[in-house]
Amino acid sequence: MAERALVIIPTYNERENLPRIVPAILQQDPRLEVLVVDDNSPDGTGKLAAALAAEDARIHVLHRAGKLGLGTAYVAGFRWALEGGYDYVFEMDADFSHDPRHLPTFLAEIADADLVIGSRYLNRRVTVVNWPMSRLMLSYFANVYARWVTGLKLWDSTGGYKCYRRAVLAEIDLDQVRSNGYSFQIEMSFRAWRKGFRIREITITFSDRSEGHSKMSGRIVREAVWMVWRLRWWALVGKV
Ligand SMILES: Nc1nc2c(ncn2[C@@H]2O[C@H](COP(=O)(O)OP(=O)(O)OP(=O)(O)O)[C@@H](O)[C@H]2O)c(=O)[nH]1
Ligand SMILES: [Mg+2]
Repeated sequence: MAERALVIIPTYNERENLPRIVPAILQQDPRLEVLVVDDNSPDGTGKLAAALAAEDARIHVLHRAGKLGLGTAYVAGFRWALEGGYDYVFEMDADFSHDPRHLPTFLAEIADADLVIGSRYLNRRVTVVNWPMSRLMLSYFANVYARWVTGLKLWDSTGGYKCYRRAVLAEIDLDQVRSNGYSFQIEMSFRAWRKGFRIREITITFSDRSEGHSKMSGRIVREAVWMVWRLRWWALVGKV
């Protein structure tokens, strides 16, 4: 059987971005397919995704009833990917922060890794374009903090451009995943690390979103501040 890879894109109001990002992804490699997980976006992104899916067998959509958060959108996508028998599963944003041209590098690296993470800070080299300094600082020091609390030695544990080998998602108990915002990324990598999977980081160039609006919030940051301690505790008591 030929290898298949699924790129999961959670969307909430990404009408301007979706019709551009999907073809940009599919042209990178014939193994790639796309799953859009839309949370009933008021701007009609879900309808747009359904129209794209009707035109192309490599495009799929999962509609959810309302804005339920990034983490649960990915978990729903992961379950869909496991049922569909995909070998590799990507996480990717719709807003062009994650350049589709990095996809072939991920596919090359996953050949002998279990989880490949697109890193904005690999070896302290910052590869973020046009973010305000305040946002960059928050993100950079969030990573220093997460590394310090959890012991997970990653340069970028909060980034959301990743590729999982199927076995990682099959082994992690998805029902137990608790985070929904940025800490979702930390939690998934932490769980993979605790299970002994091979994690590799590659440098990506990350740009601020060009169209649409940010869903970043204080609540998401607060969740991450507490969640890393919870992860450390879970590791201590043998829960992960
Ligand atoms: N399905 C779903 N998708 C979401 C939700 N929140 C965010 N997204 C999508 O997840 C991806 C990342 O969200 P962003 O808003 O870009 O978050 P960010 O990159 O931290 O912030 P900005 O780029 O500054 O907006 C985008 O494709 C969003 O449309 C949600 O609750 N449900
Ligand atoms: Mg974004």
